[in-house]
Amino acid sequence: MGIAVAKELDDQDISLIFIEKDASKAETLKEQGYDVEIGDISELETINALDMPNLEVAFILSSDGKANLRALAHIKKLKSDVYTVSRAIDQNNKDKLEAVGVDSAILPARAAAKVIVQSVTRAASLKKARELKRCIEKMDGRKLAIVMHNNPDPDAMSGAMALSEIAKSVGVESEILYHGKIGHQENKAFVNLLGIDIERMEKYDLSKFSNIALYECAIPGTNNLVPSNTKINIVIDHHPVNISEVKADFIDIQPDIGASATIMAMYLKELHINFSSELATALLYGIRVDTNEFKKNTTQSDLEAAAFLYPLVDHDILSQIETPSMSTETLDIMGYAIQNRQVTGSYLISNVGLIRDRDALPQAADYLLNLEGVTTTIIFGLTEESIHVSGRSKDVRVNIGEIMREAFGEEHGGGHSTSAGAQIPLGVFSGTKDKQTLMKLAEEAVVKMLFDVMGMEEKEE
Ligand SMILES: [Mn+2]
Repeated sequence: MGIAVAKELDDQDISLIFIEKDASKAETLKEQGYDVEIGDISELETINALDMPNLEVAFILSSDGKANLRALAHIKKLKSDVYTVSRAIDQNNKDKLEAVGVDSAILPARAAAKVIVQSVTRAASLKKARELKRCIEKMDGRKLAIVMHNNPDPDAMSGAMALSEIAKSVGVESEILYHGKIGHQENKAFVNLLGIDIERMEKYDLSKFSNIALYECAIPGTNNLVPSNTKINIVIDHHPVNISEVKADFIDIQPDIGASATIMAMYLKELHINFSSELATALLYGIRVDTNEFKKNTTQSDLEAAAFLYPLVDHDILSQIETPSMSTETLDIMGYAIQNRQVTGSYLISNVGLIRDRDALPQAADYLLNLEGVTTTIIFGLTEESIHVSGRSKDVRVNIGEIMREAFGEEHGGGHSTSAGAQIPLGVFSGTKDKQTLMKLAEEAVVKMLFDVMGMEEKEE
C-alpha cells in the first residue's frame, strides 16, 4: 500500500521518506529509487529520528493495527499538527485511531468498495458512449447530416460540433445544418469567435445524406425542417418529449440534465477523444447559457462536465463572447423601449415600433427589469408579418409564461415563469401600408389583452 501511495504521488513535487521494518523490503524500495529508513514505527525513537520540523504529512499504512495506533500516538505527541492518514484494520481499530486524533482513517475494503460502485455508475454512461460510437461506425464512412433545432442556441451548436467530432473520430464526415436565425449578439460572437462551422439547411438536399442525426430536437418536422417521414439514425436531446414518438437507431434523451452539451462532453470524455480548445470553450459556454450560469436545472453531471471542460477552455475568447459589441439596431430598440415605457404599478410595458431584429426585444426586457420598482417588463414590436412580445418577471407571484398564454392563446404565447414571449401573426393586416396606424392598433390590442389578464391576476391575489 505504501508503494501504491508513493506511485500516486510520483508526479508531485514532494519529498518522501519510507520507514520499513523489514530490511529486505527496505532494500527493494531503495532499488526503486525511494529514500528509506529502517525502523519500527511503533517505537518512539524511530519517529523521533525523522526530520520532525519538516514533516507535514504521515501515511501510516502498515498491516499491523496496533503498530499504526502507536505510531500515530508518537507523531501526535512530537508534532501535533502533522496531517495523519492511517490504514485501519477493522472498525474497532478505526474507532481507536480516531480517538487518538487521526485526520483520516481508512478501511481499505470499504474504500475499494466505494470505487467499485462508482465504476458501475460510470458503466452506464460508458455503455451509451460506445453505443453511439458503434452506431456511427455502422454508417461506414457515408456522410452524416446533423440537424439542430430551429434558431439554434449555443448549447445546440456546441453539442452538434461535439457530435461531428465524434463522427470524425470514426471516419464519418458530417455537416451541421440549421434553419432560422442565430440571434443575440452573444450568439453571433460565439459563432464568429469559435469558428463554428454550421450551414443553412436550405442549401442542402437532405436526401443526399445517407445518415441523419437530430440534435436538441427529437422528431422530424418538429422544430426542424426535416420531412416528417424521414428515417433518423441518431437523436440526442434534453427537452422533454413523448418518448414513444421518437424513432431512431440511437436515442439519448435526458430531460433532467441542464444542457445537452453536458451529454456530449461526457461522450468525448468516455471515448477519450482529443478535441480543440475552441470546442471545449463552446461546450462550456453552452452549459453556462442553458443553466443560466448554473442557477437553474443544474445537475451533478452539468457540474462534472464543466469541471472536465474548464482546464481546456480559452478564457480570453470566452470573455469576448460575453461582452460583444451591440448593433445599432439593438441600441435603437433599447432607446425606444426606454423612451416609450409605461409603468403601471410594478409592470412596465413598452412599444418599440417597427423592428427587424426581434432578438433585441428580450434584451430590452431584461435591461428594463433593472429599473427601480419594476418587477415585470413587457416589450413589443412589429415586423412585416407579426407582433413580437417579450416579457420578463422577477416577481415570484407573477408567472409571465402564463400571462402570455392567457393573453395571446397557447398557439401564440408561451414560456417560463420568469421569461416568456409571444408572436401574433398580423394575418390580413400584414400588407398594410400605413404602419403608424397599424402600430397604434397593435399597441391598443396588445396592451388591452395584457391588462385584462394581469388585472385578473391582481384581483385573484
Ligand atoms: Mn439545450
